[in-house]
Amino acid sequence: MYATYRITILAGVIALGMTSHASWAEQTVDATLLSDSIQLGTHTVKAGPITLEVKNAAANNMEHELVVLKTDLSDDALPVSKGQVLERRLKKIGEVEDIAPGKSKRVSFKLAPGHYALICNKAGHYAAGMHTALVVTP
Ligand SMILES: [Cu+2]
Repeated sequence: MYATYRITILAGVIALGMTSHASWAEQTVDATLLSDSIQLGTHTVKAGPITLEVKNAAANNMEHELVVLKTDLSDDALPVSKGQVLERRLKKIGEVEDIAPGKSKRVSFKLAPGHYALICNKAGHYAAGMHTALVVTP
């Protein structure tokens, strides 16, 4: 009697676990690079694999990039030298480089809970406003 009850509970827990795992795999965030900002489809995601769909929609006909940094600093208060954010002083998760005007690139990272800054680190672009924040919740 007790044993049957326990098995039922266990099956329920496993089913819940599989459901939440399946939803992790589907998190895609649209990131649109503009000449003076980075727009995200959402600023909050759950921990796990995150796919960033990065589109260079900037009107200035330049290549841009998206660098993902894990930091508690506000995305507008990162350390800068000679027009570039000092990536070495922050925890760099990864980046998508050299996205041509009008083009898109896709990249996936497994993100732990915490606060992230997403920037374009071509010289001068951070100062022009190409940065935003992403929060990853447990
Ligand atoms: Cu840029």
